[in-house]
Amino acid sequence: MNFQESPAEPAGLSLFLRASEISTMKSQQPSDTIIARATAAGVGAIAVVRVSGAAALSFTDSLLKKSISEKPSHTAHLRSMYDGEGLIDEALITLFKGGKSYTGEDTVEISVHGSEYIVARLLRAYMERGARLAEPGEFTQRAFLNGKLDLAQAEAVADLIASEHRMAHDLALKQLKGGFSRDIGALRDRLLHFTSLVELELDFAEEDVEFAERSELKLLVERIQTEVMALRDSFALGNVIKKGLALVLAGRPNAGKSTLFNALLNEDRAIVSDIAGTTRDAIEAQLNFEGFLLRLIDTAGIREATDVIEQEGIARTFAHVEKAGATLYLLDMGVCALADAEADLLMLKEKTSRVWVVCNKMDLVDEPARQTWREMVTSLGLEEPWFVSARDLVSVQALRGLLEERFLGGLEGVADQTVVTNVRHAESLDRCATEMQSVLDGMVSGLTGDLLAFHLREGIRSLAGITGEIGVEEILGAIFSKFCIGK
Ligand SMILES: Nc1nc2c(ncn2[C@@H]2O[C@H](COP(=O)(O)OP(=O)(O)OP(=O)(O)O)[C@@H](O)[C@H]2O)c(=O)[nH]1
Ligand SMILES: [Mg+2]
Repeated sequence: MNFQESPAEPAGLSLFLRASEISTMKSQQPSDTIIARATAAGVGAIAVVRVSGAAALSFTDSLLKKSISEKPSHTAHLRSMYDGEGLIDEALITLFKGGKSYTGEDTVEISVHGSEYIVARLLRAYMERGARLAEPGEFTQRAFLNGKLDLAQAEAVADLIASEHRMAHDLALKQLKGGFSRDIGALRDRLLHFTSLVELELDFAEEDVEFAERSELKLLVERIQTEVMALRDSFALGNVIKKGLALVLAGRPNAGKSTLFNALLNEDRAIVSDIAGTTRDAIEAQLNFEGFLLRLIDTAGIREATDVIEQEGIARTFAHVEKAGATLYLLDMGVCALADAEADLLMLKEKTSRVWVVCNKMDLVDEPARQTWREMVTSLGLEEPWFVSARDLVSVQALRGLLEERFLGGLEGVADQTVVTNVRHAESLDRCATEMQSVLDGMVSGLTGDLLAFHLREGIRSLAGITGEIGVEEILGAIFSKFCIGK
């Protein structure tokens, strides 16, 4: 067999954009100069305007008395900027030259006094010279097209800006630094290697050779499928971290759910009264902890409904319990019968795996009574109940601490592992897992090499879509349009 005859181009490589194609994309990319304010609109101490593109430096020069474009990259200069009408402002101008910038193009960042008027005049001055207002996310899109970031990293920029708590921030930062992309890249490379061997066999079909040892291929595909599915499954957790975990407050009417809801939020959101059946519809609010987010949901009290509205409210309570990450079952130790609470808990346990019991109105009962409740709850196989008085802020504060401990405990070590937080990535992983299954099934049913290669390639394609090596055009618009202008 003569290996000299092997295809000039390694099989599989054709799946990816070749360097020449990437440079075509770049040259198709408008080399025009874009501008946008990078800081939020409104009055502030300073506002930052960002200009990027071939003419960023020359446009800036034309607004100054003395040229700045010959100064070295990464230097800042305090200068007066002028348009046709006169002085716009004293500005601090930072230069990023020769591709050593966020976008990979010449970029100028201008800090001016934070007035809407100054910013508008500055934008107009650049636009009169030929700059164009940037589309949302266009700076990051250029960074991607110039190879400064891959797609997953670009998406992490959006997540980082949106992150509201430590855990979301940590995950976004890790993705931005390329941790997730590296994991995906490693999986893809392993698949690529085998695909090219299978494809090579096709070129030597008449010689009946097997470059890709089938038992090895099976092992590899199984291993990749397991890893891909573990990553995809991490999306459930990723989503909780990003969007917050739903925690439902459920219990009988008058148990004090709305009182506790308000106390935890420290605001008067839900109506509280001693009339049973006060809350009719579920109310949701965001509870921000240092490390994570809870979506707290106050619900209608569970009992035999007295009218259709209440009946619908109670149905919704159960729907929330089924969907939520966890349920706090609240009970009024003063009036609730042990047997009633027990019946409720047995019913809740069927609907959700995470029920924690909060025994409320601690101020109304003594220690022996509490002990009775403790015994009933633990006898059902549930964790020890928490005792609070929803009317007493000190007690609510303690409960907040306990909640934080319990949730953070469950999230420990998460920031060190790779967690998928993006629905597009989860879908791509799902597709990859399906293709791997087709390869495995195909090996059992004796699928021909070219069909195996087809499924392998499709699997690679879905992984490559995550970091953006292929199929770029369709996904680009969808991703970058979600950015704010100036990013
Ligand atoms: N003594 C005492 N009373 C409380 C405590 N917490 C709540 N209450 C009172 O219990 C009554 C019912 O409180 P809510 O918060 O409206 O009860 P709920 O569970 O939301 O009731 P529904 O919306 O009808 O299901 C109100 O009068 C509260 O002031 C507590 O810790 N101790
Ligand atoms: Mg209520």
